[in-house]
Amino acid sequence: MRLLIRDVEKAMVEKPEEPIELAGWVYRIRELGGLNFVILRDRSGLIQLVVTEKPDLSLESVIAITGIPVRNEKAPGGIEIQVHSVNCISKADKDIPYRVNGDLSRIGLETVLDNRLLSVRNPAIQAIFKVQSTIIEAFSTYLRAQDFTEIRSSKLVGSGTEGGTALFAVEYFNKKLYLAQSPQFYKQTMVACGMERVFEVAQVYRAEKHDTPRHLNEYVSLDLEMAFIESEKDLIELEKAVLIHVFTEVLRKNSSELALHKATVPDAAAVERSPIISYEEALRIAIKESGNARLFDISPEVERLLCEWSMREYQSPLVFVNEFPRRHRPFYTYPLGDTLTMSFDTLFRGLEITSGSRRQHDYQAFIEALPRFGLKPEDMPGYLTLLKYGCPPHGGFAIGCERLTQKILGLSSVKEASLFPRDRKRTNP
Ligand code: AMO
Repeated sequence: MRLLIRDVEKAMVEKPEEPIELAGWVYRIRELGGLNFVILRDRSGLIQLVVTEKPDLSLESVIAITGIPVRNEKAPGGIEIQVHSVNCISKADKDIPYRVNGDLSRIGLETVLDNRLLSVRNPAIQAIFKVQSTIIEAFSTYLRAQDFTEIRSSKLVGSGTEGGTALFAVEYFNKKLYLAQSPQFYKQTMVACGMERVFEVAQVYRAEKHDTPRHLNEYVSLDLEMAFIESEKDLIELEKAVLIHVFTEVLRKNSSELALHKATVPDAAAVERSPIISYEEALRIAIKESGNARLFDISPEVERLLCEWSMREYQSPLVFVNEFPRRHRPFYTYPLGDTLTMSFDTLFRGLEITSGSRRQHDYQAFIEALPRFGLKPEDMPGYLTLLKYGCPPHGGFAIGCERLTQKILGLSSVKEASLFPRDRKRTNP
């Protein structure tokens, strides 16, 4: 029966000298002192095979082998297999256009993304998506345990909710629809409908024209919404607990993937220590940190400065910035006084990973505020219905899944954390 590479050592201890079967991909082939070394790769790791006869193998071919595992300090991982038989199940073309086992620090991002169907074979690249899978699972598991219900809302919508960012239009029979920027309206609707606590993990679409290391035109949004909150501070407490669970699970399940990226996750105490500062205070701190008095917004540079400040003053890589001015937040945000809002952003290792807020749940106040955003009640029949028939105070937030993955692993671009990224130029594979 086929064993996984990670279970070879256990098998050696339990049944010494017994042959085992492995199957996987040929990662590397080397000839040394008359011996042939093949590095085999499966989903659980790499192992060295020692083959006496020169194998007729090409890199990335899929093979099955039988052999005896033995200890060898010089072998990667300290174990190698003395191979008895090799069966080539699927021979890879020798003319492979991408070096799967190449040094990633010397292969540019564009080459990695252009050759995605081959580059994901590299263990360090595959590790990104194993970590991402854990992030999504931990986010969902934690919320389910807090009595949240998972929803799936339509990605074809009649209008946007986030303002500021453009929408992709879709021809829908004889109508024009748009790809959803966020499940904002639907998650609020489900709360108003009495579900009280909902979450959704799904793709969202932003027709943003900029091409930067922090933007994708399609990304996975980890969304939640809950009823009966008093302010954004309740949401910040919930996000801290969610992040602690995510970091704990990544550490528990993905220690080898973290090691491949020389990455660490913050411990619970560091998350607990993270400061909450108002938007105004954030700008003051950034101005003081940089000596530049001309900082007027939470720009990428300010995000970096604030995280450095938090690391130094609180030994935490996270900062929560709340009380954003009304002009910076969407129409659905709950006001704080006349000019501020009950809203927040989460910054992690120099990058915004989350936005959230309490929402306006009062029908009359919602209508009265619309002109501030250049909107009319007729533009928003859905929102009016949502608020008209009994809607509790509520709020929520959304974490950018790729941005969180990027920052956990220390990747230089968010695109590395998307399997098949869509940006202005990239629509393939
Ligand atoms: P916002 O538009 O700030 O808020 O998005 C929430 C989070 O999503 C991530 N994000 C992106 N990631 C990659 N590429 C992009 N182009 C991109 N744009 C946003 C970021 C960001 O913090 N409806 C609100 C959330 C809410 O209030 O519940 C919203 O979508 O990590």
